[in-house]
Amino acid sequence: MTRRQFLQISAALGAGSLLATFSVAGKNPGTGKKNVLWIVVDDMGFGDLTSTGAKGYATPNIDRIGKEGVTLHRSYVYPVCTATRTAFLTGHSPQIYSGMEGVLLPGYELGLPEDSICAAKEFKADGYRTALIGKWHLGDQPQSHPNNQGFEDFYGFLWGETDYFKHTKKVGGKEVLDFYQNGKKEDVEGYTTDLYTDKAISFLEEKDPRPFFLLLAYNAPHYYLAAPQALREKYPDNSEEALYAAVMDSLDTNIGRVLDAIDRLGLADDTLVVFTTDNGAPEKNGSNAPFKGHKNSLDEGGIRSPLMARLPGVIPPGLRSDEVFSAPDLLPTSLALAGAKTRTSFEGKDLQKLFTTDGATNPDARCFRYKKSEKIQRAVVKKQWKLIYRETTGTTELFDVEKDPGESVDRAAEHPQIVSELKGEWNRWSAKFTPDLGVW
Ligand SMILES: [Ca+2]
Repeated sequence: MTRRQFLQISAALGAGSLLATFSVAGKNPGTGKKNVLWIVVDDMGFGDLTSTGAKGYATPNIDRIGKEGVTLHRSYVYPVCTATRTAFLTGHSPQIYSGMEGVLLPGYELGLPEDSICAAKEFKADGYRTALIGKWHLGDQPQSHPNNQGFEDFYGFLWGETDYFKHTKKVGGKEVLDFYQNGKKEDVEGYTTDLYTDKAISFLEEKDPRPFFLLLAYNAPHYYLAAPQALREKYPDNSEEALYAAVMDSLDTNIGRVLDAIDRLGLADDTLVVFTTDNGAPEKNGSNAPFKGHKNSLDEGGIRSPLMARLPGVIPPGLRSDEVFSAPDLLPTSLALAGAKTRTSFEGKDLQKLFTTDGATNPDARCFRYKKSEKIQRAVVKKQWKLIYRETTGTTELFDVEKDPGESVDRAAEHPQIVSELKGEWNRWSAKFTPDLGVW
């Protein structure tokens, strides 16, 4: 930059802000692009935050993201980890790649293919540094490894669940270590929520002029629950609820540490922070209130996430949206909010308007399929309506999930035209896949 250009830009922006921009690592001088941090937690239910009604512990730090930004009350994910994480990273329904609709187990051949679409590849191609800290669950074969999917740095685990302290998973009756630092399987002593946070803060502190894309994917509060001794003492009751409270307490405190680091490093105004869960809570712990159902089902309790996002100056504080948003929309929306370029097209849509504009609407339908034990569930959501089919019972039901979030009154008989319209949406969506996903 010449002195003349500097003075022109200084006059436009105010010299103070320009100098500040140039003085801090990660402030993205000259790119105009924002950093992107996705915080994804595992199996946390919709009702597990103070802001959504949780009792017995508090989540002020997580809720701060929503207070300082937007909360989406109808953000749909999928009923299991692999499906949602595929959708977040590809911008497509998980059926885009074979086997990603269900749950990947250790040693499966399936996973993100070598030539996949992946958020990390998109951001990297646009000049971002990229890292995954925490859970992957998108394949453990070499072509699917995070380092081969656009993540320059990987610190975490490949499989679906991990022991919070031992960093192992039981495979064929044996405890097998599942902790990686890039290509090397190498254990570190500590509690996963603390370790991932420490690593994330180190990443934020790195002096690198490039903007960043960081996927911080905690294994908490997935079972098998475990918490550090100090937190066990804070919640001394010997119940599963007390243990869950301790795990959530640690998660919230650690997310607070990340937000504090972002503030301390002067990155807040340049960083899109997104918080979301990957699926509803399982039956054994957590709360999906006010919804019915759990992980592994297309009931609202299985697929609603209290998604929050913060980007000061772009996302107004305290905004609430009750419009339909879904996991494939997260990547195109994040790219757009960050001002990053993309080389590909997505099934998901850039819905940044829901993040930035009070009263913005999304009239489009979103379709879901989930198959467990060869039994299919289908769902379509469009505006206030949700149509859901279960092969186990052979039933198709229609709910007004705005008026009846607990899905208690089937309105299908009253509204045959809406049933027909939503089936039509599903059939058009289904036909995009080869082979198609069946006619409803
Ligand atoms: Ca999960």
